[in-house]
Amino acid sequence: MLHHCGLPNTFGGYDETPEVTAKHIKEFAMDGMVNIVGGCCGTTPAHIREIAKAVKHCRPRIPPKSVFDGYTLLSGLEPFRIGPYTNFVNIGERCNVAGSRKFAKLIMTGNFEEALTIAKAQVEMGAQVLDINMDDGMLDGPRAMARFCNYIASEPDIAKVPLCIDSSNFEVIEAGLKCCQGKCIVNSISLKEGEKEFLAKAKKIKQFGAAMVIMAFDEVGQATDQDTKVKVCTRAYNLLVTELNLNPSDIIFDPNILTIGTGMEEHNNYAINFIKATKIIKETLKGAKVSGGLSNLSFSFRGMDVIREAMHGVFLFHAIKIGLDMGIVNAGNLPVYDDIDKELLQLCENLIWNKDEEATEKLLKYAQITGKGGKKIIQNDEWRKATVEERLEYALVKGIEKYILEDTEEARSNKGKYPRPLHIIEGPLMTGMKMVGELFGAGKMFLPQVIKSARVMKTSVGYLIPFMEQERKELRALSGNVEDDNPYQGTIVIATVKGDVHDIGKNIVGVVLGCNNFKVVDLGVMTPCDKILRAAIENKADVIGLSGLITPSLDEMIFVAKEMERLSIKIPLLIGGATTSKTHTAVKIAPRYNAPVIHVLDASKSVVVCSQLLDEESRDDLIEEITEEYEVIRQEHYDSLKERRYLTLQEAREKGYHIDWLSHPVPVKPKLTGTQVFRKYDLQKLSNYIDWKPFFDVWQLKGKYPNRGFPKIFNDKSVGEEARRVYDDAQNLLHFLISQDKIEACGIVGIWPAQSVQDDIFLYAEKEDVPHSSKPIAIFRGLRQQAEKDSASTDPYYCLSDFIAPQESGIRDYMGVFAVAIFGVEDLSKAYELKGDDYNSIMIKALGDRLAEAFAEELHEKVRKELWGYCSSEDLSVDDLRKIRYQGIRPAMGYPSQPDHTEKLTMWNLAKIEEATGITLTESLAMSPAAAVSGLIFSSPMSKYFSVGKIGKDQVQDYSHRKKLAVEEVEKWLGPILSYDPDE
Ligand code: THG
Repeated sequence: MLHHCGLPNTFGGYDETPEVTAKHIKEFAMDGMVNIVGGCCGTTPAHIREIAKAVKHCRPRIPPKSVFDGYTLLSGLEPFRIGPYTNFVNIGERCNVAGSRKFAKLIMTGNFEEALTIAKAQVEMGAQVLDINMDDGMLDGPRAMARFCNYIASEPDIAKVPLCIDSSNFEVIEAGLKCCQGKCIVNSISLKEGEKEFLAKAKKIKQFGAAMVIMAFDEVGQATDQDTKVKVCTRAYNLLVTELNLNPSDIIFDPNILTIGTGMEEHNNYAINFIKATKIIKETLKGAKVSGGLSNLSFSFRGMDVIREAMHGVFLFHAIKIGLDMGIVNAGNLPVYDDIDKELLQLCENLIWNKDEEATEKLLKYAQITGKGGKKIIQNDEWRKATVEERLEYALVKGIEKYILEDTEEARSNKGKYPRPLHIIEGPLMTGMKMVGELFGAGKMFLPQVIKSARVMKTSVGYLIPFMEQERKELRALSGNVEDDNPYQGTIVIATVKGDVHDIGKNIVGVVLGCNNFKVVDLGVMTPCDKILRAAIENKADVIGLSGLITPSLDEMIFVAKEMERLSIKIPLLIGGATTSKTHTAVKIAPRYNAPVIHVLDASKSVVVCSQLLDEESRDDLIEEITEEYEVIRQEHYDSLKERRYLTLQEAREKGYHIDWLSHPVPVKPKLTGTQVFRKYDLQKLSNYIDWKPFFDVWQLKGKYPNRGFPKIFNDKSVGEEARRVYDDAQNLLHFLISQDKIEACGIVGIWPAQSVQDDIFLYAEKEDVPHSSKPIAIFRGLRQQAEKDSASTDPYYCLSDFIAPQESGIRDYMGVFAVAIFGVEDLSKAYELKGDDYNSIMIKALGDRLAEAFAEELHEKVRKELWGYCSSEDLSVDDLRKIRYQGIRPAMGYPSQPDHTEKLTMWNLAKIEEATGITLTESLAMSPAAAVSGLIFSSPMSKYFSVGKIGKDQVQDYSHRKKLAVEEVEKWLGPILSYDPDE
């Protein structure tokens, strides 16, 4: 034990006196935990003297006896016990200079720091042991091994797992053993050089206390058939157990996983031999474990990862069943047997069990069919042999960026074929993008892939632009005038309207239109009307697209439409975004503007609509179709309004939800009164609360994503593979964001005494006894359901105030508010966007939104269990949380239970949310940052989410009055929930 003198003080000095140090050490020594003791940072000769005195009469630690109980014990910083019920142990293979080009390059160039990230990534992906191999002719093996082990020791997240020191050079192994903390595995020794040599090495390893891999190799050579494998291992076992009295649990046999599918007949049974030998070894050599280097199996399919992984999955499935304990594997990249494409699975089964002589041929053929359903994308560089046009198109369709610059340059420098750079864009690039557009339209490509394709296109065009400018300059110098190059089929100006900050959907539309040969002028978020219209005119836009997420944006869209009419603009207007609807567009926007106004549901629809609008022939058809459709929608809408009956507000209140407060337990008094702020909330924790379903919605990947067990969407025939890829990308980005401190979660909760007064909720200062006459510190206004319900139903006409004890009940009740946000998302997203990486730019926003939702979920739970504590015994799974099986609700303002966004102002003033957290409200009351959630918190078990729906004119009047606002002003905020006036 090396002892620091405590933690350094602010000046880097040490405050611990020799006496204090000695006292601490003595305690450890008395507990029998110290083998040997010395000094370290801050200790002086005086310290050592005191320590020596203190431990003089203590006995050194007695190492525990190695007992044979069938468990193999390993450890890094943490213990790892491998027994009969341990599942297959993953040993990460990637820290191997012969097994990973990336790792080799980093080690060769001395970049150990970066090499460490490879180790870390493996642990994160599930490696439980790390194999380290520095066997390369150009390396000083022992030095490299020692150095890397020491690097690992400095990183607890990695050092927690045991190491597997992998070398065929015993000096390297010894170097590693000296630098390993805990109990590692030595990989490997064998009978290759005879028994004497073998036992000498084993003895040394035993002294180090390590476990050891014994290869099935003897003086004759490598054991390839089943019997020899068993024979060699049995001989080694007997030697080790009898000669060295080695604990059998420290023996790990490796009966050689050898390469199959090599085309050589004698290799065809290699997999079978390993599996069968393993079975016998496990049955006869008690206590010993069996391992193998899995990736060797598939060397003949190098570069075809999909096939290799499938082979590994199939092999392991069978080998683990008969007793394989562990394996050196590409951790995290092993497919689940049932997930393997059925055709591929059968081919692998046949290959592994040697059931089809042509299995190898068939697998190679399978690898070549890459187009089939866009699914079998095999990483195979065959396509590099094609013509430059084919390569450009392929790269675009597959979204491969790796060679795009060199291929673009190759085409550009071929002046005979492409006299002008523009011709490359108009030619192969456009052809490629058209294919992308078509595949996407046909549902054969998915949004994330399209966005990656767009990036490749951007990179290529970006490379050509300087050449085009150069050309233009030269032409201008020659002739003075240049015709305008415009390879686009049209120009669209898109923007998120004033007051709104949400733009994921709009960005996706932008990218997808870009892929379809549109010039996209994206004005970003919070765009005032005049800026949109000016940009449209300056860019000679063919289409304008408006986007928005919150209800007040609908009004802003109406305003833009009116302005376009006033200025006699004739450009078609597209409307999209979460709160927009065909009905709203038809009823409220289209009638204000005498040019086409079209609601577009999603990105793929926008392409169809834009293309039709720009095509002379289909344009008129489309407009006619839309005009007719919208007329019908308007008619239906007005008819439904005429038919809809409303209770008077008075009646609705009488039929409200009247809780019998006296017959229920009184509301629980919260532990927290006033507010509590949460800064830098643990993002790792939040990431476990993420509901992924809406995440896949963003990417337009539709499928099931249950929250427990295996996400069903991954099994979906059409979107499964893509969903998995996007999910993995998301996990990686998430990990990057969290580990690099790129984003920050910040939130606030406040709870106050509350009473309801008719449809409103009054909040009182913290410590007051809530006397009836005291002055409230905030009043939340409520809206009540008013549209007549089915006459047979006895459903009440809900209002949020129903869930708070009324003033006259005399019962003390409480209400909470909360707001949470993820900061830092916008900047990073922008940075990605500037790099042309729309995929990650969109990805990070989608993740930000998910984290904000997760934060709200987590904080709500904290409120129920701790801060308010009305449900302290609750222990719900994430699954139940999402199914809302908890007590109480947390409705968001501006959403169905209270559609009035201005209620957020009340929240912000009451809890000082902006000052405390930095979350601000835009003029349309959108929260900024966009990745934010806020709402009220109700504890009553009777509270529930409901939708206010349309309300009658009398309530509009009454509500305006209560809010002390003009009717028009209230209408502006409540827009879509109000009854539409057919005469308007
Ligand atoms: N038994 C024991 N130890 C072993 C092996 C074994 N150690 C080394 C090896 N075999 C296991 N490790 C690997 C690591 C990587 C690969 C194969 C086996 C591998 N690498 C890719 C390749 O070569 O195609 C490289 C990929 C890249 O560069 O990224 O396949 O059997 N006891």
